[in-house]
Amino acid sequence: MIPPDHPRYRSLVTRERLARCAKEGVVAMEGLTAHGRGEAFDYLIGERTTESALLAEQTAAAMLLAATRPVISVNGNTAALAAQEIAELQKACGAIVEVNLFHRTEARVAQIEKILRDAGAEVFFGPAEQLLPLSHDRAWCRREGMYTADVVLIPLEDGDRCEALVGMGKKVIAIDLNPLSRTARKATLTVVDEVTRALPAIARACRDLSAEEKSRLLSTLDNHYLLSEAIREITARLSHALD
Ligand code: PTJ
Repeated sequence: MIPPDHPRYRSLVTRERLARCAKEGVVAMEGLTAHGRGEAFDYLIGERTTESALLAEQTAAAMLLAATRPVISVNGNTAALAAQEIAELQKACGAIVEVNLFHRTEARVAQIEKILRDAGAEVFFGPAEQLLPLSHDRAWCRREGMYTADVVLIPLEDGDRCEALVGMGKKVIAIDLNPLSRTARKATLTVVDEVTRALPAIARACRDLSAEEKSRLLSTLDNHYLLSEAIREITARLSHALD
């Protein structure tokens, strides 16, 4: 039992949840190392939503609302950490929610779809086909879902799939705490923030942005600037870390 007054209580509870979900098969074993990498970057960022991340979150909201077929792609880590936040974002932006896995089995897909449904999301289902130009199991998706999406939100993804989706002409929004990752650099827009902070911030912006703000955000989107800012914010923080 983790004592609630432990200074790292939230982090420890999250780890415990991920470990449990890994034992149940929802989270891939590899997902635990992915989480550790994320935690390390969150330390460097200061475990907060930075100014550049907020701007990226508002831009993500504008992109999702402007899309004709937006899709939120969910993997094991995202379902374990943020099923409810996915459901809330779906309500705010009307996107399709579709499960897409690297370590894919039909049993894992069904488990993750159930977690999302239990959290209140409407999950897109039906027979998947190998439609994405990838040599591994992430190629499997639904023709009427991700395959025909114009905007895809990919929390905690790898670079290959991000690149493949961009190559198909889609606008890709990544949520990734590592501003140096291939995913972060290949995406149309990268939100450098922790997924449980990022998703509610995007949902909030979906509800609050005016038409004028949305079009300004869309016309000024510059991912290189956002990533440079994320790195600058980390560097500035590190230079005062021991003050
Ligand atoms: O469930 P599956 O089978 O689809 O597998 C999912 C994993 C996580 C194994 C797969 O997507 C993977 O290998 O991801 P990567 O390539 O390790 O990338 C994950 C990225 O997400 C890394 O750059 C991490 O820094 C980042 N990350 C990890 N946890 C979080 C995060 N970003 C935001 N919020 C987090 N909580």
